[in-house]
Amino acid sequence: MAQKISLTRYLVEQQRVDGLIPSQLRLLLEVVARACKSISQAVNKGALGGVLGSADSENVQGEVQKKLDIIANEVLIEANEWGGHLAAMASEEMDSIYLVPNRYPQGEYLLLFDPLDGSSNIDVNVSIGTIFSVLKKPEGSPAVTEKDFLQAGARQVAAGYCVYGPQTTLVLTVGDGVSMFTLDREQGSFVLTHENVKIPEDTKEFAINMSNMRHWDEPVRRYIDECLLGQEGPRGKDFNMRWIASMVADVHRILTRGGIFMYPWDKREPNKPGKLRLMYEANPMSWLVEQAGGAATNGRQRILDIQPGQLHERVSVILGSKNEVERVTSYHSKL
Ligand code: P6P
Repeated sequence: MAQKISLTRYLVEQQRVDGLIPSQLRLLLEVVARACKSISQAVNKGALGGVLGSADSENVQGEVQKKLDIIANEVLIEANEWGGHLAAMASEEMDSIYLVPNRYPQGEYLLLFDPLDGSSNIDVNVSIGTIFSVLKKPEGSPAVTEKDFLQAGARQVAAGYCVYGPQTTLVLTVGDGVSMFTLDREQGSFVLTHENVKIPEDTKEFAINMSNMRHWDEPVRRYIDECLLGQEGPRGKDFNMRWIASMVADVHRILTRGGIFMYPWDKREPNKPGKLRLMYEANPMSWLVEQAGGAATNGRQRILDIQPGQLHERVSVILGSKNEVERVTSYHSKL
């Protein structure tokens, strides 16, 4: 039987090979993985742990927070604040950035996360997940401010997610491809189960919330209509649809077997560019998808090239199999 490669061994060996993982970044990734294990334990307890349901509070997005949203946020903050690898953190669940307290050593990295994505699925036992993105603190920056976080996604030094589903799987890139690690609960460690993940360039599967169809812009409507026409239509093939309403789960499927995921701008709130957040949802997922040979745009521009204007800004997201993303993006350019 093939030897099990733990996340720790993988990171140490990668550090030796390509220098993409300096020791402080390796520590950061191991701490985040340990935090995800704790979150997985809390999620798996569900009703038995008294962690389901609403926390009767709202986050900066104006969304009702679930108890597990707050628990996951606290786990990530407490796990990362003392290690000396971070200068500050930012979370979907916190209005402003979190500076590492002065009682702890300051590091050179900035960590951003959606501590529990897909929380509307928590109470109905559907896969959810943690998404994270790592940036470097700008050189010579005295006290870290929100402005230091406002870097394009192309400047990430690491990105990943942990999906809490039938398996708990950590998916990670540091810029040399995508690897997947499945939690071995008997050993209590993440074990390498997929390396050099590749997304097929074509697909027959799209993921979008169809209930919003009447609100979509014309290019998105055209693309989905053509998919629905199937073999008799311009695409000459039938399509399947999936929508889990957990970006982590939908992206994991796409990384595993291909597909296109779309949460586009729509007319419901025309002043909002989209629903999903750029810094800690779209950017990490887009880098993972590109590292696996896929593509990610907002319909007009590569997501990783977008210069953020504010920490919690939203973006239209079209990502997945390269040829499909390019097709949807080309429909936008014909506007
Ligand atoms: P809707 C979860 O709340 C989330 O941010 C993503 O994980 C998911 O893809 C999307 O929103 C689901 O949105 O409008 O279909 O409930």
